[in-house]
Amino acid sequence: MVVLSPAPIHHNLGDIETCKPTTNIFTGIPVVDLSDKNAKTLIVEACKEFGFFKVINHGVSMEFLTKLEEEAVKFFNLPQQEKDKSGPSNPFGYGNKKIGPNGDVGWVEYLLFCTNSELISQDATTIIPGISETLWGLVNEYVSAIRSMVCEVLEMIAEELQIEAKDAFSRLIRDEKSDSCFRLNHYPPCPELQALSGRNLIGFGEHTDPQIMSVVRSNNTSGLQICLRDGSWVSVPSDHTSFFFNVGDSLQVMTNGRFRSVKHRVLANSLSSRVSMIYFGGPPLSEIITPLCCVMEEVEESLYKEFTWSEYKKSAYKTRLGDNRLGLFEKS
Ligand code: GA4
Repeated sequence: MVVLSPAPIHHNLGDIETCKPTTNIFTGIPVVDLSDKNAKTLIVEACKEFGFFKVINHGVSMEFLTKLEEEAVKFFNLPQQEKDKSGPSNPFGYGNKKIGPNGDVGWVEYLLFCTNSELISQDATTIIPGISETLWGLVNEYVSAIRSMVCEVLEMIAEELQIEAKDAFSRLIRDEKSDSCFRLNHYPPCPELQALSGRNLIGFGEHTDPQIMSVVRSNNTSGLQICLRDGSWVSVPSDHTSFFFNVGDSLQVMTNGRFRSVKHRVLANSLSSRVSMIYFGGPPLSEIITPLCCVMEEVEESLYKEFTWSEYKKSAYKTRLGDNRLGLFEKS
């Protein structure tokens, strides 16, 4: 078992929001067995209803996942000054509490990696100092495995939507210029707060992901919550053997709102550490993000103004985490 040393972050909690611990554990999350012949249909239904589903029977070995988790834990267990040498997190690197450039904070520390090999070889800001060779190697191996899985899922979606070009979505992620990234998150427990107030700290505040599709894998500590259509927040039961997929803003646009970019957040657990790894599959910067005509009815109009991924990303980085980023691109 992977064990994190206690309380690796020392600071006041004043600026981090709290939340009543929720008991509404959601048992209705669609579970997709990738080898099932109905998988395509289930995935599309899940993307429309929840923007979220769980994938089992994915072929990624537990042994490998445990190894990567162990290496991540080794990093997060380093003394604070050592970890700080891998910062700042913008554009890539270690971050502690601060999320994004506009004042958001959470009870989380993390590493943000660039996954574009072309950029890594050209741009020094993609290199994170103080990261072990082993961790780099495992992250690279993990990212290629997850990228293949995301492409497989995106091709199933295209088939189910009867799009002639099966790679209509997957080509964007497979492209060597794909602007994808990877993050390792560590949410330390905070028993003091739970004891004092009965509340939990917000680890990562509510938001949608700007990219096409994101894939989350975590250890067996719960914390992830998603927002349902009716606006209620429900807890996703943790499952360290599975992957959780969520639709991002770009896929919502490409399907002209048929798929739902799901709002989600993470509550820190009061007793145990949550360690998660997330792959964010994004398009190349120059790609125009617009509804695919083969998805729309003949008379249907796009709900969104046309934009490139680069424009959307720039605009997203000017927003606060919980802002409705797509709102700025909706046609009035
Ligand atoms: C949310 C999804 C990814 O974690 C991320 C985040 C990014 C960051 O942490 O720097 C952002 C956030 C995310 C959206 C709005 C901006 C940018 C923090 C923030 C306030 C890496 C991403 O691509 O967008």
